[in-house]
Amino acid sequence: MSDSSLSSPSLSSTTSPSSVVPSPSLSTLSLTDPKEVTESDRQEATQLKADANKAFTSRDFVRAAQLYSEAITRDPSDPTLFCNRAYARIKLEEHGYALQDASRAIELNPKYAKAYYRRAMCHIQILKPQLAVADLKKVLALEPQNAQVRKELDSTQKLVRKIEFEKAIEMEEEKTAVERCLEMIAEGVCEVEKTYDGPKLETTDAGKYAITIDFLRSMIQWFKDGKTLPRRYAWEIILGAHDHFAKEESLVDVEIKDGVTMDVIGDVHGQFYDVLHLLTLTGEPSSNHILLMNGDLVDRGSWSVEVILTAFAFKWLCPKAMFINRGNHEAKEMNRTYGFEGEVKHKHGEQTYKLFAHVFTTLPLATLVIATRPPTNKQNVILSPDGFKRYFVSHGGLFSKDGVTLDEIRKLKRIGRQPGTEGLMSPQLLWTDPQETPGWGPSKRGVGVAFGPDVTRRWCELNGVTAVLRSHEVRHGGKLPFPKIALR
Ligand SMILES: [Mn+2]
Repeated sequence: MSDSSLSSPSLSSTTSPSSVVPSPSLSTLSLTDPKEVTESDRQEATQLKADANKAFTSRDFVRAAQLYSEAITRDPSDPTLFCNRAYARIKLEEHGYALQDASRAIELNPKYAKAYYRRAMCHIQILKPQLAVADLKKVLALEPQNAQVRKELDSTQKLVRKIEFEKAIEMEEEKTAVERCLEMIAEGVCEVEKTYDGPKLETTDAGKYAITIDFLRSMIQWFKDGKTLPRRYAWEIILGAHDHFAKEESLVDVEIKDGVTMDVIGDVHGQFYDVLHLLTLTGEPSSNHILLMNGDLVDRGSWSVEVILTAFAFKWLCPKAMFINRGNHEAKEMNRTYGFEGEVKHKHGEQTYKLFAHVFTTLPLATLVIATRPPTNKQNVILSPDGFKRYFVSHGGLFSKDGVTLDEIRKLKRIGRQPGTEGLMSPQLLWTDPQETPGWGPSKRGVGVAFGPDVTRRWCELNGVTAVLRSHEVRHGGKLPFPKIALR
């Protein structure tokens, strides 16, 4: 199935935290002509809705969404079915689908306060808080006494203002957070506390800090003991990794030489203990083992700082054996709602968060893994112009149009840019999902698009790429939808 996009190898699929489950087919969304709803249809819909509510209460949101869908086929005129399905899909983080459901419920009943409320929640999640403000105002117009919604409206308006303010500040600041941190270090305002008795970075003759594998291993133990590093050490690690990321192109070539193995790990999302377990399976990055972490290292889990510092420390220590692709969560707008911002500020302060936010923009967007020996079996395999297998690894996947070349990706300007809602970089490389039907479809998430197997095949043929590896979705039960691949 070389034409299919592959999920990451087994490692990521067994432990990657929940992002989004495969969604019910889009056809259930299609708003066909209203059919004649008979009394027996209505009764069946009522029964299905009761079953769906039960599934929802027991937190089986996939089942709940399916049952609401079945109820909708019986009675597509009932707005509560759409509104409830929207809620189930919000729980599944399918905010794109949920938004369509909420809108349909509003069409069927323009005075349906709860549907506006659900749609507002979707707009916040798909990073459009200004649209959420409009919906929340609508709810308040319908339910002026609703104190809870008034509070949410206030906090959403504050969020919109905060985003605008940050944007304005960003334009004014001439210095990046990296430059500011280096300055503060030079000014001597970020020294290690005298009382610190944890693992120590080495000091070079030039008076700079240097990392060793011994430090890295003791740092991991230190983290396991529940301790944090001095802020200065955190900065040194982030800056040490940054030096390498900043020099890498937006698409990084990694050649697998004889005797070298490589593992790709997907969304670890702040689960430090999962990362340690994965490292016992893959081995540490070293001269004969390459590790690529395919985005979404942070957010959701409570040990995002430990995860990202460990990954960055490896990058600093062995830049040719450790690679990191940017995920959609290596971005300010996600870190604001999914936990990383709060965690960093709590553990290492505001300036450290600014430093992370900038260094995330230096992470490459994709990696091309290239075999250095011709394959033994060349049949039905797409090879590079030189006759080697090569694999394209990105967090989300491919693009909303045909014809994008590897060179275009390589040259994408990324440093200092927070992902927007347009262009190849964020909504596409970082956000897209594959779909089973050919062509392109709407994103279940409401950000980016979904691309079909034909899109993948055309793109692979155009670029001489054997297959695409991507992360960004959880596979329930750790099941791989496609066979595991071999590099040659
Ligand atoms: Mn993701």
